[in-house]
Amino acid sequence: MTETTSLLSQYATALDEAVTSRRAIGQLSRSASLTLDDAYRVQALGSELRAARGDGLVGVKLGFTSKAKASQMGVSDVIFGRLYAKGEYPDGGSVAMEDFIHPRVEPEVAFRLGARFDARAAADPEAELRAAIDAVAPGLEIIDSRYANFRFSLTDVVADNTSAAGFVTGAWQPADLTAPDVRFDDRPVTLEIDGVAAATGSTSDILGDPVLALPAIARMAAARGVVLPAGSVLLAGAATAAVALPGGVTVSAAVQGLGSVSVTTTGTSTEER
Ligand code: 0L1
Ligand code: MG
Repeated sequence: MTETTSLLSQYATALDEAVTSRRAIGQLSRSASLTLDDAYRVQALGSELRAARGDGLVGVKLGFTSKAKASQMGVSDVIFGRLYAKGEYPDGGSVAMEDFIHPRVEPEVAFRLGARFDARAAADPEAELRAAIDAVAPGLEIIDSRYANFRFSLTDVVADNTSAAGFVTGAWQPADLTAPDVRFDDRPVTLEIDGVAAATGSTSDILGDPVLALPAIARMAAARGVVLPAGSVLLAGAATAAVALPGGVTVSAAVQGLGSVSVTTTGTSTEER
């Protein structure tokens, strides 16, 4: 059953308060039976709350892009979330852990949009999205579930903007995805904390090839009516399992052929205190 807009607004407000207070809440699914469409509506209502305080959309991301994570969650499709300006950190910069509840970090591949993309206005959204991409980079995503103990159902995590909390991109390399046979698969990926490997994987762990994130993003942006400005960042998915991110460390991700990206963390998150 679909929940009423007023109830969905209450859920969006509760999740947004968890973001701003850095205090986890209980799972919505314990007391509500949200459909997946309801959950995406909660996510969109959260986006309106962000916009009202000047935190605009700067990109989108996919989650559950590895076979292991998808089967652990019992899902057959990826999930889609929004990236906001206040969550963007510069490569080599610092990230205050006070802004998070119980952050984790994952190494990603990022694409950049050279032109605005409106999937609903596109005759062929997938082809137009590929044509709009102008660059690729290694990325770090900080995820931070707004639910206690990082526990959630599929609809919980979608309503919670797929745990998106921050991201960093490394140096952009020009990319032409309209060229035939462009591939980013089979590249080793390493996530390091203070120079020590915390996780290793391959870009093939992202849907087989990170470029396969693009049809999914085109489809989901069309379904949700998300219009992406030029310069938007598209996070294709994680190449390893997420790793807990403490304060006082330097975390870096290296993707063979794309280079590396890093940030240094300061302070302590809510649950590290
Ligand atoms: O970006 C991701 O892969 C995370 C998706 C949401 C699930 C989680 O918080 O682990
Ligand atoms: Mg991710």
